Amino acid sequence: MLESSRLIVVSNRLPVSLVKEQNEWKAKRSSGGLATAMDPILKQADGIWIGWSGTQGDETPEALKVLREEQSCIAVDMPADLIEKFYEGYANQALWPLFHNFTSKLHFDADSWEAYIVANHLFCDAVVAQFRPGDRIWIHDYHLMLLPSLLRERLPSAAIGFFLHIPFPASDIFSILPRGEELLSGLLGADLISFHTHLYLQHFRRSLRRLLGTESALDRLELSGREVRLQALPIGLAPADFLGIKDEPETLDQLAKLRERYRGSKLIVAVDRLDYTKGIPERLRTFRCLLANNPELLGKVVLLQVTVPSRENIGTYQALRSEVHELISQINGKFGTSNWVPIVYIHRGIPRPELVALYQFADVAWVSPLRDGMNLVAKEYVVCHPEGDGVLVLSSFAGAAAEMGEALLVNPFDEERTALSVKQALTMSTEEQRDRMHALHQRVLRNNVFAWGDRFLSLLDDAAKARRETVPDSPPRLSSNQIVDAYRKAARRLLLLDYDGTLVPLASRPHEAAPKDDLLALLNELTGDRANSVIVVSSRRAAELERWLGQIPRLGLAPEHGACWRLPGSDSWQGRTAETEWKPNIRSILEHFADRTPGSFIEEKEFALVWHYRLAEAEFGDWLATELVAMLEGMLAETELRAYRGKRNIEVKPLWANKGSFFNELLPLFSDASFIMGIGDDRTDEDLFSRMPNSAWSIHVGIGPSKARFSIADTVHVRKLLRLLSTAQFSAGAVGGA
Ligand code: ADQ
Repeated sequence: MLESSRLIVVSNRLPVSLVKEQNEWKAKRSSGGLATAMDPILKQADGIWIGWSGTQGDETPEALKVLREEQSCIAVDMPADLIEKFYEGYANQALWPLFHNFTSKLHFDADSWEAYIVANHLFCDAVVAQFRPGDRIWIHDYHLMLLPSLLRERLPSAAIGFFLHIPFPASDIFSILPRGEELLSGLLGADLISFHTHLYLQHFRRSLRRLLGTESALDRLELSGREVRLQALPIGLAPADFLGIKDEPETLDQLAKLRERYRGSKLIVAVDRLDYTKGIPERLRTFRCLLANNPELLGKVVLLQVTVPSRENIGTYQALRSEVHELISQINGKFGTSNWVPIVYIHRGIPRPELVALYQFADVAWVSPLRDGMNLVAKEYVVCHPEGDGVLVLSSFAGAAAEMGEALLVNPFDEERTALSVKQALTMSTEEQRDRMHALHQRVLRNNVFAWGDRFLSLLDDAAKARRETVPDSPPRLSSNQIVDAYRKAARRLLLLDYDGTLVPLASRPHEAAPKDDLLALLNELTGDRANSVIVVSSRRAAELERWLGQIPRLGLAPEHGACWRLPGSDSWQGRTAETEWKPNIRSILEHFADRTPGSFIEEKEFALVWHYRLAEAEFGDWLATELVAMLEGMLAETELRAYRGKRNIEVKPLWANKGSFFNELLPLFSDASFIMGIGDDRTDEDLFSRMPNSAWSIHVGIGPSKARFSIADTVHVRKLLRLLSTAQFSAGAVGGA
């Protein structure tokens, strides 16, 4: 079959809204930042756009046809109450405020989270229905953070990219977010995750480490052998959308009107969605401060504030609108005269030619969000000034500030100093204006939206290609027919099962991995078959394994990587006796590190000492860990002890305490076993796989290279396999998972 290379763009809102005019459905373009940015890319890439149409499920088939045929848009059908809870609920009252650092505006309820999950599933169904092999999927923004993983499950080989248009908050803020772990895991289904700036990317990496314990490099991370690439890619504009209409009659007409109306005044323009992150009240108060401190400006400067209404059903937004209206009336009342209104307020979306005329005419653009992912208005103003006149005053808290250093950067929370910068902008020499604006203009032209889109898609292609190329290195997927057949034929069987990451998913906190009833029942069934000897081989301590699994009759336990063991059906522990003389010495060294690292602690096992620093400040912990390993390596060289670096821990244990040595001890006891199976997911299981005979069923959980003969997708498929074996029923198809 010929592979397609279409682009499927997925975002909460389609770039068009359906409206009924004289009984006929029409598709109208929206004015959001995302729509402005993606439209040209989609046209170029023969794409389709999947999203919500903005209607309440009442669009007719004829309207959907208009969308599909005229706009290449596929509408996701969402019931009105779902939209309310998902869009106005978790997305805009939990994620939006928190990601913009407005922790006090965070409003969470479990219902809206459930709606968020349901909505992400609906989007997943819609994408799967449209998907053709070879399509690339580009998911946008915070409404759809679960979608990458949902899609990865259903379309395992698809190229999936995710771009976040809003900031990613620092990890201490992110950790406040209810259900944050699920969102991070949801994102990790993508091949490529990208943000506007390096700062957001760093914040994301720290949250991964802090909440999921997942380590990452600057631009990638590895997840059970699969790589997820990370990038900072600032979005740009389509310059022609602005420059191209500069000389059109409608724009020139608007320009003439502006000249007429503001003759003799300096004009400052501000254009925002009416959102509390955009800092509109702060700007108005700063303008009041500017006028109060500079009487010479009275009658000579006008602030033209254009806001487009936004999210009007949410209470915070209604309150903001009232606050803005009150401030404007108050300031105009205090300073205005019969022939001068200090603030002109336009509260509607304005057509592009009017916007371009406004940008061109304004002496200063005042862009002062309190927090903003990027902010396109700053770039739009700059692109409209090819001659180099005009000044941009820009908040340092907009993502745009990272690449617009020639603007006058301000802290919008500091009204007095910002007012000074606005005054500096109003009085700046033409020469300085040109120096600054020229550099900005060139950069906005260069880093345009096409360069952004091309770069994202080529990074996505690379990432997906690298993933596909690593798959052949991994062992082939296990097929159920073969293993079930071998299992049924065997009169005596040995089953070695790793615990964390194999029988239960990896948990961010160790106690969360306790077995639930369904797992206990499954192990009971397996051990109930007298032909089976089942042993759980884990890095956990004996006491922990006994507490969790000790009540299952005939289940063998091999804690601490098999340093000691209790065989199936036996009550007594065997293995070497633990040497303890070395512990005081090593403990005092570890304690020295634990004392210097708040949040870290020492775990004493029978055969090992472990320094855990999962809860410590990540970079400091890593740095100390490297120092500790270097120190221990020197000290332990002549002994049988070694220091092993695990996932945010350092374990000191005897060289022989590993699953491979344990298997060697076990083998003579099970020489008559004609079915031997070992399943595990991490580095410690490789010791076991490398010692197992060629005929044995060694099974690696996850993808990526392994010494095992076979692989299986995840813990869900491990359980499925064990269930199948316990009932020993034949089943066609693979249990190995996709
Ligand atoms: P937004 O929060 O929507 O986008 P922004 O980048 O400022 O913010 O884009 C707003 C767009 O709407 C601009 O293109 C602007 O011209 C237009 N607009 C605003 N008011 C208007 C009005 N009254 N009339 C007509 N048009 C108006 C999100 C993130 C941003 C990020 C973008 C793109 O919050 O930080 O820059 O996505 O990634």
